[in-house]
Amino acid sequence: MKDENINHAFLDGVLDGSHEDVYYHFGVASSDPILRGLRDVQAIVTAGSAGRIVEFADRWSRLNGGSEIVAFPKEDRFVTRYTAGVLFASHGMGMPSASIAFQELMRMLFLLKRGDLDAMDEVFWCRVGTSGGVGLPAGTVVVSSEGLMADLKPYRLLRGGDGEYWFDGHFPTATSDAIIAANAGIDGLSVVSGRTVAGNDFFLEQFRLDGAVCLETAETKNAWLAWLDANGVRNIEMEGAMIAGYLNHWGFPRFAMICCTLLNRLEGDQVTATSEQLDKFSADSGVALFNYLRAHLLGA
Ligand code: R2B
Ligand code: URA
Repeated sequence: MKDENINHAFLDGVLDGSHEDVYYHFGVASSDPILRGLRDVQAIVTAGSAGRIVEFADRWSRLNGGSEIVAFPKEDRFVTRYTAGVLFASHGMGMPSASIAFQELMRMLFLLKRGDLDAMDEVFWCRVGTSGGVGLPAGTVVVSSEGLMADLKPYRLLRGGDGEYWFDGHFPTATSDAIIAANAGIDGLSVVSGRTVAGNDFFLEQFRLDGAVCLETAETKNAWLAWLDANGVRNIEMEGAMIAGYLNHWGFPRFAMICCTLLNRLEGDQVTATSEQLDKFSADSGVALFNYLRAHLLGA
């Protein structure tokens, strides 16, 4: 961990009890008894969709002999479940929403591990989601090597009127490789590694021509997609560049993003897959995650 980047000015007072930390969007606070049962957390799995979080927690509980599932009471922003060492949390769509979830989850983890940096190093983080493929057929699972924004530069934010904060969007190679290895040779499952672009809009910053607001042409869209393809980008989603940036800022060594592709963006903009196909795509990214969790958390 990069201790110097952790906000000790605020967080140390939470540990010594001088003040409370309110994880407002999760509906819990540092003194809340519900958090006491989460101290052994070994992995934090996030997804945009609340439904997928509930499904994942149920599946992980079944794999762990029906372990108890703890549900956070507030569900109007993010849905959260904890079972058998894994905290599952939804983060909504887009970097503004997911950044709130990650800021609060990182603070929560600091509390749960009592600021022990070695213990925090052990925790595995993962976002599991959907994406548009770049030159890949629908249904491919992409494990991201790096998250970038639509201009192929890393995630950055305005620094209060005076320049920008820049973040490192790389995903740790050893973790991505281990996920790919845990899924090698499985029939019907195609798992690849590649760079991932995070757009700030599903339409404009993904160069779609089917938005209500459309500022691109077929030529500019095709040129952008060809540029991504030539630069090793394999898929496009809406959160990865920020998530990698924040986790790298604190120096977490084990984190990943696993996204299935819903369509090949070189062939179109609209998601026309049937609900059965979408269920299979979503299930496949879950399978890729669970194969890794089983190998690395259960040792199976
Ligand atoms: C993938 O899918 C969502 C948009 O449909 C968004 O959260 C993302 O990253
Ligand atoms: N999610 C995205 O952000 N883009 C797509 O094309 C598909 C899913």
